[in-house]
Amino acid sequence: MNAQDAFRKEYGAEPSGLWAAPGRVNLIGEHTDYNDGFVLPFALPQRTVAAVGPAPAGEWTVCSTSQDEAVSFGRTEPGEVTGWAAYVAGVVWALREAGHDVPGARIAVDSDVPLGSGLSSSAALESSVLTALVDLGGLDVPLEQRPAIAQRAENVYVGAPTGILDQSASIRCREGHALFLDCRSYEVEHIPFDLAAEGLAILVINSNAPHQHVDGEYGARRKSCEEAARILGVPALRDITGAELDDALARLDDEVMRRRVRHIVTEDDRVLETVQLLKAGQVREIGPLLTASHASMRDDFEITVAQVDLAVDTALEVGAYGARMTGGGFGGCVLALIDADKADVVTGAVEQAYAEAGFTPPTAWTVTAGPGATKL
Ligand code: GAF
Repeated sequence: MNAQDAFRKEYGAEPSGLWAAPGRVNLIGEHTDYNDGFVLPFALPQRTVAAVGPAPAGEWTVCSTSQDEAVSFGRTEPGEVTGWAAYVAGVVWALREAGHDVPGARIAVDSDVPLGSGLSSSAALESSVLTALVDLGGLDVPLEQRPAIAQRAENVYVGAPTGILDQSASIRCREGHALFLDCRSYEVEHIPFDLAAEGLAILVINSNAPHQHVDGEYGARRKSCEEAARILGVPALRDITGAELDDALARLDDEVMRRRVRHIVTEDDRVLETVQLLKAGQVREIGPLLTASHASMRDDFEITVAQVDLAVDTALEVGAYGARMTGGGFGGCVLALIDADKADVVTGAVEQAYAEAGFTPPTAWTVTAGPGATKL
């Protein structure tokens, strides 16, 4: 059943319209967002569609093709709605907190973004609903302000201490482009990212190892980075350049904290280098940067698991130009930059390696850069 049919079934009426927002793959720039740094995501073709129609003022109901029960709420406060519908209630709350007169609405959602895989299924849900409510209510919320509102829904209402990467990607990406985002100024540059023209593809390999970042590990990484910035006397780790890294590390006593800082500072530099190479049309050459990013996440930031390391190593062994985990970590997906005609070979090799290791089989598919949130 699609979102429109779900709307008809639940509410016995036609929706006013359909709005869609995608999941994302982050090409490079992991955990740099909450350090005021740089990220380079692109939107997935997989997306959440929200069918939305009016309801009386102060009343919201949401149902989903993947859930049994619809959830209704009024002028809600954090803590009231929990579970999957909290992402929707959080958006209503955050828009109202930002001073907007959010229209009452009936909402039905349907998504083909894999859940809990580090591909931003929650940001896709938030962004589709936010875009719909803004349009439906004729609210004056400029595009560049929308990700921070959706992020606030996730941080304060849902209670996950995430950065602005996922919501920015879902809302601001453009088809055929990667989004170069400065997470301090929110300035963006749309970088052409047409791999097919180069005979290349990005293969996404879902490790199918469980992924969950509303937990201690993500928050612990964030705390460690913020504490390091405080010790180093800078507003955020973004303010340490690659040239200053050794000096900065020498001023930190804690070995674990030193590794966390090294990941963030080197990762910001890798994003900037990746952007330069893409702009110069040297797409294959970004491969080593992707692989170095993975090594940094594995050894310094310590957010990978055996399944994702095996997918990366195997993809590289069978000829990927570069490969890395994408997203928050502790499971989730790997992306590999490959020749377009090698997708089956790489997928088969990873499947075999997983079988030999006794892991749950992976799922792999090639992706192109899709559009950001939009009315359909
Ligand atoms: C998750 C978070 F939601 C993002 O804000 C970002 O920190 C990412 O992990 C890691 O780059 O997706």
